[in-house]
Amino acid sequence: MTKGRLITFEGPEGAGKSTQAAMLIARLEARGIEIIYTREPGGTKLGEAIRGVLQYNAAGEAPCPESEVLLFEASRAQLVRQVILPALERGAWVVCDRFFDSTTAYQGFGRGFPVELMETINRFAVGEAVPDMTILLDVNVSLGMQRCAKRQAGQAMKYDRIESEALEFHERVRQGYLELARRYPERFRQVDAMRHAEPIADDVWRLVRDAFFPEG
Ligand code: Z5A
Repeated sequence: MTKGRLITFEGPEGAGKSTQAAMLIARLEARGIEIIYTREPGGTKLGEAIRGVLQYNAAGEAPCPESEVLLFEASRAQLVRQVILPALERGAWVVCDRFFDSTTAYQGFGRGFPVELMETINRFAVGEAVPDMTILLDVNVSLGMQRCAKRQAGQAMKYDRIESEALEFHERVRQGYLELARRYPERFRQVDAMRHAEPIADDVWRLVRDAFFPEG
């Protein structure tokens, strides 16, 4: 049992995970809590190198689906041992932008690998680092994509390998997340992310406050 808390943000692309993570962190820091923000894939030197391979074929070729799973898990295992567990052990809180539910949603529900197999590999990668709360920001695929397209319009970067998947893939991912929220109600909190950022942030804060600061 560690002293800190691990909160993860999940959801389809364009759900607003990074935006909401930043807004939650501001509220937690105002309470004097030490926060470590990190993301997946990435968050360590090894993880960021893997991110380049996974998203932009930095190794010069696309990973096959089996390699893709293992690369996400390798990035995760490193992040847990190097960043997350040490922070939790000293009492810091960790806010992570995507975590193991992304593998279950994208590689399990999305790509079609057995969901139970993804969960078994997830457990191997993270050991005892299970989130205290997972906030699922639910957005429909077309709105999520519109948001990303708007952001992309101002940037030189092109869509990454997984973003470029077919609409049906992203729809399976969304439905997969909704299924995970039903399966693990003790850990998941689902928030309607198809609204302006501020009311979403208020809902997220209410959920976190009720769970971890019941005194108000
Ligand atoms: N992946 C996987 O397959 N398996 C795994 O195990 C893991 C990941 C860990 C990581 O990409 C990719 O890897 C991801 C899943 C896969 N691929 N997909 N698709 P990433 O980290 O680069 O991207 P992402 O995690 O998908 O995040 P994102 O799409 O960039 O978006 P976001 O963090 O959810 O949203 P945001 O950055 O906060 O906002 C996106 C834009 O919308 C931005 O311009 C905001 O200003 C705007 N925004 C945010 N909130 C709102 C609201 N409420 N209204 C209007 N506009 C908004």
